[in-house]
Amino acid sequence: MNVLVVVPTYNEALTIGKAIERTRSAVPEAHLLVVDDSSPDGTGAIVDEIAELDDHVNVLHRPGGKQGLGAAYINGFRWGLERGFDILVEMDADGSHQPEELPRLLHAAEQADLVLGSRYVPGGQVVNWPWRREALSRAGNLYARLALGTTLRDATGGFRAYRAEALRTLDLDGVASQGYCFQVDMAWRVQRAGLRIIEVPITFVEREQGESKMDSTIVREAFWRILRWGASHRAAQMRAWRDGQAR
Ligand SMILES: Nc1nc2c(ncn2[C@@H]2O[C@H](COP(=O)(O)OP(=O)(O)OP(=O)(O)O)[C@@H](O)[C@H]2O)c(=O)[nH]1
Ligand SMILES: [Mg+2]
Repeated sequence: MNVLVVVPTYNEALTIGKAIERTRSAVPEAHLLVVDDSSPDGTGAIVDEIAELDDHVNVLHRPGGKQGLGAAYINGFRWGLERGFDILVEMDADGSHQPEELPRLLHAAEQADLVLGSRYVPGGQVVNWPWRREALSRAGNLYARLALGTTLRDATGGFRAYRAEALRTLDLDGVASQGYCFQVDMAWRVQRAGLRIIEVPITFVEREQGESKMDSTIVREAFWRILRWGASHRAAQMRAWRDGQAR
């Protein structure tokens, strides 16, 4: 299996080197693509230097500054699909996701179209998050479950593996979500396409360096988008039920 680990970065100069190093030793056969939004702290230049010496490391420089996690991933997925990778992995650069857990995710991808690294299934955990941050994450997941009627425990997580065929069936151009909502959006699309999703437990560790990009705009975006998707899903269910009754 030809694996591409896509890592979006914005101002991760303090952590990106370590993330690449750990990934290269955990899954030596996998390739990496760092998608950098012209980070002012020089993250892109650091990865350029690493890429010069290692042909498994690639960089996509996106001009124009910070344009959101969703757009960066879509760009990275397209890059990987054009080059024929079989599995496309999402991973953060800030040390929250453990590259050493990648072999387990990749193993599960033999049985599924999307493997979610999950903090909230038995065996999964969050280390060093303030209780408020964990409460926000758990509430976000509960909200997504209730609004969309899914059973996924961790639809907001960003450590996951997609089979290329699954991504090819989705309308990636139609994905406009930017923040964490992007993760829910993609899982929801995979689920509605009738594809297989598996959750495997992961250990998520709060970043020790660099700054969080989480803000209230991201939370608001997720709240409204998920509400809209849920409402149109329920409306479609109602229409199908009514049509069934009329027959
Ligand atoms: N290219 C690109 N990468 C981004 C953008 N926003 C966030 N990232 C990266 O996406 C990954 C996940 O984002 P995070 O912002 O880690 O989330 P966080 O800021 O650590 O917030 P926590 O949930 O508190 O960990 C990190 O590697 C970020 O550098 C963006 O607009 N563009
Ligand atoms: Mg993070």
